[in-house]
Amino acid sequence: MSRTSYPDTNAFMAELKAKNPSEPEFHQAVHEVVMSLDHFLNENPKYRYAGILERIVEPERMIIFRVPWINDKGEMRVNRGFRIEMNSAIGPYKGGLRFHPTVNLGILKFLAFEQVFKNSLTTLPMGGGKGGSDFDPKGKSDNEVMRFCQSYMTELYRHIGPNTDIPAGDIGVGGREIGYLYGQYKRIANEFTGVLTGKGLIYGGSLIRPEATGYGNVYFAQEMLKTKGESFKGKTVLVSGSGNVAQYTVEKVIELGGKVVTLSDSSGYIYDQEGIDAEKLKYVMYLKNTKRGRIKEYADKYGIKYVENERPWLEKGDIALPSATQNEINEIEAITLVSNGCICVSEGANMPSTHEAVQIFLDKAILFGPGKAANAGGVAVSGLEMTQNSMRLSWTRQEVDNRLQNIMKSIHETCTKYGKKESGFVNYVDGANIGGFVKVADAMLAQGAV
Ligand code: NDP
Ligand code: 2IT
Repeated sequence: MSRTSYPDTNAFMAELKAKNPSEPEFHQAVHEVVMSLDHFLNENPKYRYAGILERIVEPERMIIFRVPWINDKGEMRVNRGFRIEMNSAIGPYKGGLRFHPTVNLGILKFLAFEQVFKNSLTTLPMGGGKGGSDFDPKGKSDNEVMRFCQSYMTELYRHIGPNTDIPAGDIGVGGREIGYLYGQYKRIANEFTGVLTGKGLIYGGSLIRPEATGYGNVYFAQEMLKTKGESFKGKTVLVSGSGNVAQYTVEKVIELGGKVVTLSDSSGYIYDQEGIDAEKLKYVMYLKNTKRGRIKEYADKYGIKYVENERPWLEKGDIALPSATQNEINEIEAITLVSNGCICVSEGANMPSTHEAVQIFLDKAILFGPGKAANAGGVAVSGLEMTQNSMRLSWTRQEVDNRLQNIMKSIHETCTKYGKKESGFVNYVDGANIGGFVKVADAMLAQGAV
């Protein structure tokens, strides 16, 4: 495929929006990438002539299906299931499943698109995908969640495989859900393989996978801080969310001598001036993973501040680690963070900062680690889980953690290589987008019209 002329960024975006209407998150994710790539593609026109941009925004395959299940009252319920197989240029499709009532095609396309660049940055051979459902696990019994997972996998199984597409967890999909999904896959396919990651340790999971996204984000932030002669020691840290990523973020920050003062969920946030210590973190894990309660209960238990329907970003902190969901930091919140002295924002969640918020962080030249680089530790250890499954052996905690640390350092180096400006400022957004793009684009060039 070749073309003699190609559209400018505005024309490209206009075409993308016309072709993919009502998908604002997907437009946002693509816009950021094409802005970062513009100059690079002018310098390297072979990618333009081969239509790489036009191809990379078009999923290789999108699967949408009905998920019927019966609730505990015996009533029929129907949800919509999705799997976006975005890009397999450098490896099988790889990426999480999200179960949340807000899930729709546009959100999963943005996540699958980001995943392609993120997975490339890890240095491991993984393509990009994402899936999920508008099913809401909140308030459902274990049996209802199991029946839903079994029905979801009954369709999904025919599209995935250990060398084809390997899903994992994301919002609303943790160890419990992966167990039910794996059990159903194994029954239908009659095979015991590493078709999912994030599995339990006793049936093929990897040590450190539950911790990996949170730990990895803290390692990435640590690398950024080092460039300024800074560290987590003695820093006040704002964290949002209280799920998988947030919990292990707090654990690692405590270990490095920082003080986390906030956590949140979709109902509000808590502010604990004394800091969340190991004991309190244990309670958060019980509250969220076993009791499946609300973060407000933490405030009630410890007699601290709880703010309903708000996010933690108007509080004072040196470092912010957003770890809940997309677009959870807006422009005003970004301005407030910076004017309150925040020197580093590192994204545990996927695209938690709006476009306007990102511009503030870049304009003010603070350390800003975009999700596709900063939270890549989760999928990186998923990649290591796949390796262990293929070799049919398990590495120690130390072995996996060392590899995770090295991968996060290497991602930081790649971002610096492609994102360093003449002034010396490192634009990690450009660095991650260009650094993630090159390997995938070169593989697509090598493979012809794919
Ligand atoms: P969990 O389901 O474990 O936790 C999600 C947390 O975010 C909960 O506290 C939840 O609150 C909150 N949350 C979810 N949706 C919203 C919303 N619309 N508004 C406000 N709060 C919300 O998910 P994870 O911790 O796994 O995921 C968190 C983020 O990290 C996501 O952006 C995910 O894509 C990203 N990520 C996850 C990885 C992983 O390995 N798990 C890897 C890389 C990125 P509530 O309980 O009220 O819903
Ligand atoms: O957004 C992500 O990188 C994830 N949810 C983890 C994906 C994975 O395959 O481990």
